[in-house]
Amino acid sequence: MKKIKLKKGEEGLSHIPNEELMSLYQTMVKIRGFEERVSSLFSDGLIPGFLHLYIGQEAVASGICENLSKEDYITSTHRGHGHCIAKGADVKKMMAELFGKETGYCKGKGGSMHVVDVEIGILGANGIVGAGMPIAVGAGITAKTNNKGQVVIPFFGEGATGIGYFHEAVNMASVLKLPIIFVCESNQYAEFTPRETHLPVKTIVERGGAYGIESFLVNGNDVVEVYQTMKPIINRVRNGEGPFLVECVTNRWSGHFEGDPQRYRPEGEIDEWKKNDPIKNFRSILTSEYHIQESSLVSIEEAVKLELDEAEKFSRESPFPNELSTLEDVYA
Ligand SMILES: Cc1ncc(C[n+]2csc(CCOP(=O)(O)OP(=O)(O)O)c2C)c(N)n1
Repeated sequence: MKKIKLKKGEEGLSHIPNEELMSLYQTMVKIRGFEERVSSLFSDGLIPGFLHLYIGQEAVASGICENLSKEDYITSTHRGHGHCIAKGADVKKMMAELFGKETGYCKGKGGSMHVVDVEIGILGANGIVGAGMPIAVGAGITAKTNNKGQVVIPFFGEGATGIGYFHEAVNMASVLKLPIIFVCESNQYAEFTPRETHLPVKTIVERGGAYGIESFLVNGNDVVEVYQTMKPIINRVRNGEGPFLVECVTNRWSGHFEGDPQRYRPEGEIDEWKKNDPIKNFRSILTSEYHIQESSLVSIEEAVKLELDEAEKFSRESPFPNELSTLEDVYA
């Protein structure tokens, strides 16, 4: 992550270095800003295809990826913008990809669900539910062979734990003792189906236990809790332990995809979750408990807005791919 300059008096006031606190805040604000921006551009008809937004879940990707370096790997999902931004993806190339433009991560041919940047360990968002997990097992075998302390984190939703891939991947990772932390983001719904309808277990942690994996339950709306829980687990993996499973309990505010009117959700439910806004909560803790100055937070917010303005301009002005390139970069 880009290091943030501290003002006098902001250094060393907490057990988490203040640079990291502010970096966490920056990532969360960037994810929220990106999602709000692309939601509006989608409504204007500028973004084709599907968008599955991450608003409400920002604390999970931010708190986890703050502990990672570009040598570590993640695999993502159809709801992948937050994971990719937190892992350091370039928002210009991401937004251009969503626009379907030639300057995007996949030359405009992949769209929202296929953002990938192998150079910084993003092994891909993925439209197939659960499919990131077997890829993570492959990366885990690579990381174990490299023996350089790399960590692999597949992100997935609780709905994906009903898919065979989850069980095969967790079993294989456990048997081979791979350096993987399976991160389940329990956002309470799988598409339009509430958790209690499709899950015969109360927590996904129980599913980790079934494969002999030490598993943890975390408040996924509290970025400090996510960050602090993950730090020692990630260190244990770097030191040769693993795999582990972490379930982060959170909620999505937007529909399953943009345009979903969410009629399947009880009235008032989203408003209740909005009262527990991970960004607002963290912002208020930063000023009240960690003594970060209001002006420092405003600077972060302004810088993020500027970065997103530039990404939007870049995406609008970039060309669409040439028709003749349709058959390039594909397996046949
Ligand atoms: C193998 C497969 N089955 C079904 C779908 C359709 N589908 C897309 S997202 C989704 C629900 C996923 O829920 P969850 O894993 O909890 O992730 P969330 O959307 O909540 O982030 C389904 C069933 C798919 N894309 N892939």
